[in-house]
Amino acid sequence: MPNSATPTHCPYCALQCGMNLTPAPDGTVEVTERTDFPVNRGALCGKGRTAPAVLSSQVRLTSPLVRSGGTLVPATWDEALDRIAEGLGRTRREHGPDACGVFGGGGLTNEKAYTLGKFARVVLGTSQIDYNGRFCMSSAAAAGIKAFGLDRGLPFPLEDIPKTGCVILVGSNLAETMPPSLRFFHELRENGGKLIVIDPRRTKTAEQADLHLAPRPGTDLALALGLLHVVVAEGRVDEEYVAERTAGWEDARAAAMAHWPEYVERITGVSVPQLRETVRMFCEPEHAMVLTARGPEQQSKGTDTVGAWINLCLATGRAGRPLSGYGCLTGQGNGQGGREHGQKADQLPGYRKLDDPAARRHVAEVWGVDPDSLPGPGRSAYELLDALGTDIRSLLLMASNPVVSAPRAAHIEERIKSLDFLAVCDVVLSETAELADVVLPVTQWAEETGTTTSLEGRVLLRQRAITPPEGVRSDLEVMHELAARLGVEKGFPTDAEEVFEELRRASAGGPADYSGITYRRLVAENGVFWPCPAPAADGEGEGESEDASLDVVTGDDSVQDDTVAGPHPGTPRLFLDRFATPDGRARFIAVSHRAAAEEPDDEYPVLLTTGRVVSQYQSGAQTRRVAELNAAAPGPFVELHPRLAARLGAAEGDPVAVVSRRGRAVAPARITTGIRPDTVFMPFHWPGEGRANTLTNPALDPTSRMPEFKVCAVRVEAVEG
Ligand SMILES: Nc1nc2c(c(=O)[nH]1)N[C@H]1C(S)=C(S)[C@@H](COP(=O)(O)OP(=O)(O)OC[C@H]3O[C@@H](n4cnc5c(=O)[nH]c(N)nc54)[C@H](O)[C@@H]3O)O[C@H]1N2
Ligand SMILES: Nc1nc2c(c(=O)[nH]1)N[C@H]1C(S)=C(S)[C@@H](COP(=O)(O)OP(=O)(O)OC[C@H]3O[C@@H](n4cnc5c(=O)[nH]c(N)nc54)[C@H](O)[C@@H]3O)O[C@H]1N2
Ligand code: SF4
Ligand SMILES: [Mo]
Repeated sequence: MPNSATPTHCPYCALQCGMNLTPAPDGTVEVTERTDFPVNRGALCGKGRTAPAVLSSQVRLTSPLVRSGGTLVPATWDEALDRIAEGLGRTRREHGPDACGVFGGGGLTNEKAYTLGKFARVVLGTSQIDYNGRFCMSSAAAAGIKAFGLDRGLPFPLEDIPKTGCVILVGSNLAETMPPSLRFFHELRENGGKLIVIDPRRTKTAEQADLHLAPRPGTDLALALGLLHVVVAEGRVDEEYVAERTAGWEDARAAAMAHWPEYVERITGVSVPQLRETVRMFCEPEHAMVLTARGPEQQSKGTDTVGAWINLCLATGRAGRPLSGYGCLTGQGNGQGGREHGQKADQLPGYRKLDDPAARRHVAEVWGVDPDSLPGPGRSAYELLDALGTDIRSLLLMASNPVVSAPRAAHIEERIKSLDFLAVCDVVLSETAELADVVLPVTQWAEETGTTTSLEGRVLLRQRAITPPEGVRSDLEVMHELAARLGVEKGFPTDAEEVFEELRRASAGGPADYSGITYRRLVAENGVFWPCPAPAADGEGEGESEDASLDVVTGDDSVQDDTVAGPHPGTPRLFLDRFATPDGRARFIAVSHRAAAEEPDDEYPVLLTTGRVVSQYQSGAQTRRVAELNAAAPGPFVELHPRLAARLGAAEGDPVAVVSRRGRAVAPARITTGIRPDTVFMPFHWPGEGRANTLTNPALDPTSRMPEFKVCAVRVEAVEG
């Protein structure tokens, strides 16, 4: 192994901060500053800085475990793999291929996500595969596809943010969820640009804003429609742009005109003067952006809500132009790439659709199988988890911890327990792994090579920096071994670059085209933005372009000289000439406000919303094992307004119970004037008594199938003692 620094990227969120890993004398590895990666320029949050702690054998799994007499005991790899092949094989024999389920994660590298999708369809022959990204940005993805014909989280690099005139951040707490990205917003304000934050809580992010709007949870759709109403009423529509670059304006306009500012004020709690001020700040500068995150997206109307924010951008000519546009701040390390290469229920690699005959033919050819042998689209994540133990009898789970992170988690925990067979691949013994029949310990970021695609759509290479401990194997090795045991000897390589070469061919010609990207280019250029097709001379993008990749080391997004047939430079900025729709025009989406699936009533009079804190990551499976992070964020809490606390007679730190139609959770009170009096907030990082997802409502968005994590009705009670 190298004894100098290896440049790589953080294992956690979609910012994918660059870092160097330097071996320490005691055999461990240290994170050191890597200033050449432009997104974070060396800066890291506490999670990234402490990530090596999870590489330690003290906290991770180093042996396969199998269930024996009710408990998990160490076993050999052969024994564990045989058991999984037997469990899945028996289910397939007795109940058919669709009784085998597969659940993936947006933390998996592109190579793993691609292989998992192929494993489900080719080895198991099941349609029943989906992944935790469905809980993450699927509503923004669905709206982006409807409006622009393509979903790439940000259609421009983060470095454009400081140069625009105004950014509206809708339901993002990036000061806690992507701290190094705050720099771009500070620079925006230093340059005279304005930042507007929309969040029911006065978060650390809202504290940085020029204007903070605190709507009632679940009302962002009305808010966006009200803003569009004001835009129309004040004559701020960019008529020329609307005529040239969009379709569907009349219907969207009519829908917005039904949302009078006074009516919107009643729904959202945001005053009419604040609506007008927002429109003024957004429309006066030459350029402006809207960025959404989980706040408006994790709703049973998330797709329509994002659509309404996109409408606002389109009506004002702020999409597909330099320094203007709509973007979604994707969440997980490979949240973007994880949704492009086939672990989603309706998808084939390259962001192709599983029900598109041409896509099936293309991918089946790369896979060397009959297109008719590929199953059709399956269920969405929550629906899949809800079917465990009934239609789905066995599950292979890789890189998610739904016992903590799924909505209505107590019910999902029961569904998982009722399975005939559960296999989990993880680096630690997560709450879900604890329920498994077989647990396989896998290698982690610093111990393996693979690509991720950041929230900017920038494909990046994570490089192996250290030797994994004895006893662990990679997810790719696991799938290779299982495929062989289930009768498929070929097509599941264990080398990540070999998988990537196949992924390039599978994605060629698709919306997310990676065919012009090579590992070499990723290193030389510090990442490449997709789409990046292989040069046409390269056999319709199907061939090897390793040689060509030698000549371009620019990282520069200037248009290439097309008299020279060189490699494609990648696409940092999308839609500047045309949108990805058949006629090149963006589509307005005519939407109207509707209530949350569950509104407060006499029995459950308060709104619950959920989210994150800076020092824990997701279900906490990794970060709860890091002492420094635990010291900073030791456990769950209920954030509530002093007026609500006084009504309960609760003081700071007193345990309070939050009760919904799904269950009851108890955690200490954290009293703050920074939250609306009608709303309580809980972070979702912990299992047990304070598990926020015991309470959440699995009502699904009809298009994206995203659950309503951000709003449900609860009652809050004091707890004796
Ligand atoms: N520290 C940390 N960082 C992370 C993660 C983590 O777990 N921990 N996870 C990563 C992942 S996968 C993701 S998806 C991102 C998520 O990143 P964010 O979207 O920034 O995170 P959240 O805290 O879920 O939600 C953001 C804000 O939405 C607000 N909100 C709640 N309800 C509503 C509503 O109805 N409307 C509006 N407008 N806002 C509302 C919440 O108060 C919260 O402040 O973070 C990534 N980064
Ligand atoms: N109430 C509420 N619930 C939410 C949300 C919310 O805002 N509110 N947000 C939702 C969102 S946006 C998300 S993304 C989900 C995330 O929730 P989960 O899907 O539970 O995500 P993680 O906790 O990151 O779980 C990843 C697991 O995979 C393991 N792991 C990490 N890397 C690898 C790898 O390379 N291979 C394998 N095999 N395992 C690996 C980790 O140790 C961990 O156990 O939670 C959702 N749940
Ligand atoms: S912001 Fe995200 S990518 Fe950057 S160090 Fe923190 S967790 Fe890692
Ligand atoms: Mo996420």
